[in-house]
Amino acid sequence: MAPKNKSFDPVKALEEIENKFEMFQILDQDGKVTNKDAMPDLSDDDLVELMKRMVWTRVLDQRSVSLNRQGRLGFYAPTAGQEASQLASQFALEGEDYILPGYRDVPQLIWHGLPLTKAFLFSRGHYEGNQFPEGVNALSPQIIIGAQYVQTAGVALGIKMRGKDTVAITYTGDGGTSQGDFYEGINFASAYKAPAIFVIQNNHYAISTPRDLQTAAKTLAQKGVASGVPSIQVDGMDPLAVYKVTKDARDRAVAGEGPTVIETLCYRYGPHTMAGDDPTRYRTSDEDSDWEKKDPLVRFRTFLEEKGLWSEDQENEVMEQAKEDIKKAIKEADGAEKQTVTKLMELTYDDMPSNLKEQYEVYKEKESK
Ligand SMILES: Cc1ncc(C[n+]2csc(CCOP(=O)(O)OP(=O)(O)O)c2C)c(N)n1
Repeated sequence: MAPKNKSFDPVKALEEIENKFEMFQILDQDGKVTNKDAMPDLSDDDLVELMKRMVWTRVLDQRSVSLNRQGRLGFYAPTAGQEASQLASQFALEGEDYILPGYRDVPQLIWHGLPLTKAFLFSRGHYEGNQFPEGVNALSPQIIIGAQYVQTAGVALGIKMRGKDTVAITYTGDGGTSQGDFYEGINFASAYKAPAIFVIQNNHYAISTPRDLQTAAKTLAQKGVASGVPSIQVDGMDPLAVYKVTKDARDRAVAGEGPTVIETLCYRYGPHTMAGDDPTRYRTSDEDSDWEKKDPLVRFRTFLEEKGLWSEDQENEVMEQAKEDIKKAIKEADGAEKQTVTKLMELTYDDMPSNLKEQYEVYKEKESK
């Protein structure tokens, strides 16, 4: 058979593909609707609920940072700046859907039903923080970069085999897309048309490594193309756009059409984690303030105020509620039983290997004193 294209230019072909991935947006940074036709089907109550969740979560972030500094929390990865990316995507889910989060994705877990006390215990490394209540369809936050992508392919395949109308959603950062697990996960889910949603939260830095050094790909969304996965890049500071693309991805997935890759363009205002990262060593204040102008809460507030759906009083009420919820949850976390090495070992092993049994006895002895 004669070749169809004698002058195929791979450089041009790549350029054409890359140029197709333009950022999808509905609400611009001034809170104006730029894409009316794409407006998602959300009631006024839904819109207000989404705003409440974003405000509540911003307060949780601020309080978590200070609780960490006081030594009252352990591991914490700040979330401010990523509220639209995290919460508007979770808002498009149903309660039965599975979330496979990364370490920064605690807000999605909370709004999927995880009690805040559990999130605090997770932060403290307490085993109760990894024991989720029945009905909260989620796994514990993954610390190994990219591993949740492979697990998501498996969970989604399980959902498909059980014939359920649900999906599995997972999150990683821009850095996570350089991991082998990322490609394996999306490829497997695509080959099996498993109902998965793969979110890449591109906050532009993997700790201190800028996104442009991370990969030569012009967009991260295009990484789905090679696996045959429909993929989209979205303004991750725009809650309406994030909701819309996630809802569409979910509809496709439950209709048996397979996974979607969603790249959300966003920014984390704070440090990578509270373990000593100093972003001023790798980001400029100009860059920070450019992103702050795109803030998801500010633009959504403007949008809602213009519709007469939001006021300063409402916002203050949510902030007060958040502070109260946090106070109560921290108190509950303080009341959790003291974690012992032996209990941790008992929970980890049904049948303990003999070398660990020896250590177990040593700790049992120590703890009895
Ligand atoms: C397999 C693996 N390699 C390295 C690390 C160390 N590490 C922790 S966070 C991180 C950067 C991840 O950046 P990104 O995926 O962009 O997510 P972000 O933290 O920005 O949300 C690295 C390399 C790890 N946890 N797991």
